[in-house]
Amino acid sequence: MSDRYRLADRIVERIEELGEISETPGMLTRVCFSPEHRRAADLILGWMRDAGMAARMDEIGNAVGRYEGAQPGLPCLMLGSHYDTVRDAGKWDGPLGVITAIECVADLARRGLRLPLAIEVVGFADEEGVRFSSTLLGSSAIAGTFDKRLLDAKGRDGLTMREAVLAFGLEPDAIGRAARKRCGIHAYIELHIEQGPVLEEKDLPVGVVTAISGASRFRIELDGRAGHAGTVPMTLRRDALAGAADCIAAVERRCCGVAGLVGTVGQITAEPGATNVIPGRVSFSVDLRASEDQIRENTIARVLEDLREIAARRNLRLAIAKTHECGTVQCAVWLREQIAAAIKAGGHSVTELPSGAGHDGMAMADIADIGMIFVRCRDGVSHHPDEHTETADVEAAALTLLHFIENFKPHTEPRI
Ligand code: HGY
Ligand code: MN
Ligand code: MN
Repeated sequence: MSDRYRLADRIVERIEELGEISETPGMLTRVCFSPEHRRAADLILGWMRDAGMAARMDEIGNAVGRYEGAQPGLPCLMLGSHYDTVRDAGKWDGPLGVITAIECVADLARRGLRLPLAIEVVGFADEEGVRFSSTLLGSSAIAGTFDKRLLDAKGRDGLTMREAVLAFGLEPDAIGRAARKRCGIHAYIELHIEQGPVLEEKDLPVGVVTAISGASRFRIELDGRAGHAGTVPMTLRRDALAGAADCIAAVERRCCGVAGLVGTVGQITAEPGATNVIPGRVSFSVDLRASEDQIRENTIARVLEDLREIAARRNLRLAIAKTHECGTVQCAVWLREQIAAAIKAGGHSVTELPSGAGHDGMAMADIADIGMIFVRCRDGVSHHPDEHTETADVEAAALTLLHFIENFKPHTEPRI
């Protein structure tokens, strides 16, 4: 291994290796409870064991590694991120946080270092929520907030989450046992690519995250009337896809021009899906986020009002289902201060920035104070195969995380 990058060389090598595990050759897609999930988990659990951790898969498919402190059984500093991906994803979103944390523990183990606390590294099984539209499944299970009703959600392949979990070899009714207690966790820290352009603009390799923007997701269904594309006059149509087009434009219109507010329709299906048939049914996703909860809530109300007006005007039946909601989550000031000290120790100036992207810390905040370290990524690109982080930035990030871990001062005894 080159001495230039003590930690980054192996991290980059593993990013590439994990990035090859996909359901589709030539593009990266890895969803929960899939054969790719299992292969990725086996790889990560092996890396955790090589780093001197006891490693296991928990009841929802998270990969959990534990490196004991000076005495066994001490409360832990929990590190982690997710190892599922979006469709046609980049290799860094999620895995960088898991693999860097493992490499930091391996470095402690190489030096025979035992801290006055345990270190746990968690690879979360499903943060993106691609397969079942809900999100943060792995971290909400650990936080004890997993909603069992989600087990009835159906994926594109027609399997419910319950069936997928069973087929994966886990017991859906045992997911509750993945829950951890606040008293065993000093704090949760996640290292993640920024997925935005700020660090690049400031020419900084790392930054301190202040807060994670709240998000709401909906599944919208419009029912009209299928018909012959050649014979039904325009004035007599109940075209569900034309109605959806109006709705999608309304989402965009409501979210433009407000700082920190974004709205996206990322998924849509139209049935029956033939060129010469007027679409009778359309289903699409809506993802609304804002740095402030009140702005997001006001926007939700306006958007749903617009959808109702469009459906009424076009004589379409409208069904609205909320599939996810999480308020804006603040990173703890005491953790931001210790992250800033670690960044300074690496010789970098400190900048603080919010996260427009969602992260597992949003769920983990229910059982621990959270902190996040952002890492510069090229052009701020993410959720795209062009996602990339330079090796020098990986090294800066890994050394920052390692310094944070070695100098971590628990805030108070973990709260019960
Ligand atoms: O959607 C998000 O912000 C995250 O990538 N799950
Ligand atoms: Mn993502
Ligand atoms: Mn992510």
